[in-house]
Amino acid sequence: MSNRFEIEDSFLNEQNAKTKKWIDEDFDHLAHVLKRRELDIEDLVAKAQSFRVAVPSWGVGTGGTRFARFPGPGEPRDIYEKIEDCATIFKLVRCTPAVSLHIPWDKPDDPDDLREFARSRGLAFDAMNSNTFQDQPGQNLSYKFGSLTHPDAAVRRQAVEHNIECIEIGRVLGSKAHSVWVADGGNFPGQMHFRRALERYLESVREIYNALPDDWRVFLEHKFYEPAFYSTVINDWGTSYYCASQLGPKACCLVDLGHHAPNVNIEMIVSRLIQFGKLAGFHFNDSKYGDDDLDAGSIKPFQLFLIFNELVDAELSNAAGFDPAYMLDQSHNVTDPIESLMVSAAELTRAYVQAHLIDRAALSEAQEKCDPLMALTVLKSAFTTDVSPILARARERSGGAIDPIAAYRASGYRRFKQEERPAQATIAAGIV
Ligand code: LRH
Ligand code: MN
Repeated sequence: MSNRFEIEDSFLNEQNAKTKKWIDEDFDHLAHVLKRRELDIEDLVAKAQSFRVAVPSWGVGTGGTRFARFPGPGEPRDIYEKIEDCATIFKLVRCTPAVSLHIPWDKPDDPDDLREFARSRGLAFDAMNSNTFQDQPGQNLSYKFGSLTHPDAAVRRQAVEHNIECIEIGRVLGSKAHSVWVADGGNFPGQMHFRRALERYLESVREIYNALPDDWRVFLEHKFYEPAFYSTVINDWGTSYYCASQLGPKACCLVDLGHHAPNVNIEMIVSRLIQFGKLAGFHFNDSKYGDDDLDAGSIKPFQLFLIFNELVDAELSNAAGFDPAYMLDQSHNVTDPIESLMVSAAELTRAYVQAHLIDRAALSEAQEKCDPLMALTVLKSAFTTDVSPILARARERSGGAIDPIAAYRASGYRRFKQEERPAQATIAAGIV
């Protein structure tokens, strides 16, 4: 285990020393700008330092599409190497102290040992994720025509048992939530009876709900299409909300940004789920067309800001039951996954800090006085404020890198991993 290359704190300090001059200048200037808005930059640095988002274990390997996957150098080959890469992300950006595991992709042989391995690198485990959208080698019954909603009760049973196994593994790892996304749906009109399928979903998820430890939550994840191309059982937030309400207080609705039709007003869905006390949290990513799983904030940064506007509004008004879990769920097909996850975590922190810049008194006044232009102007003034110095200072104060990408590239981490992890003969296509 010892010959694993890691980025040392001393190296990080050297790197930060190189960039300290510009951050001090920019930080002081921004402090003046914000002071004029009666905002104390130190409060915002504290907000940035408090932000947390979990990274997906399946996100540190190179992703792919149905057409191809182009494995990158030094790919992690097992869950331990994935945790190593997650620890490197955490060391540099300091806002990703937890990993969300996908079972069976990351099924640990020894959960106690994995928990210790992660803990010794400062990492904990966030929500578990089940997988009944693929058939595993040696699996008894196929999920080709569904899982929790399959017409055959034996297939539904198999799927329920898999989810309960995920919860058991999560319990040992110290996780407190289980995330359920099912690909169940149809490719042709008439293929599924919509109402029967939803009844079967509820019947199956209720068994998973009843297997939850008292202090756990189950996250229901909706998606409007893919891999089913005509109908999807849990296709939108309304269906997800109905199911979560039917199940009980431990069930809530997870919003994956890529799971909505183009131009859907996602920030409004977020506001509804907050108001109904059923917002589980997020799978953050970005997309231009379908469920592209691109880097968060890379395509629609204003939408991300507007989503955080709703989240910060709820935080500041102590909305009932507001306790969202933030996770990234991305597929890195052409970038170094570690770099994409670091930049994405920083873009989420940026949207969170910018949402704390909003003059909410002026915004409410404009809303109540039916002054739409002023309302948008108040939002835009926050969105167009470059808070990069705050983000860098927050990372620096939390023991991370002022410039994570520069530090990561200068460390040669990927090159070292390429030597440590000889390439494996991998399958050619698929998301992981
Ligand atoms: C489905 C999804 C789900 C995961 C999978 C990797 O599109 O968003 O959250 O299980 O991606
Ligand atoms: Mn997702």
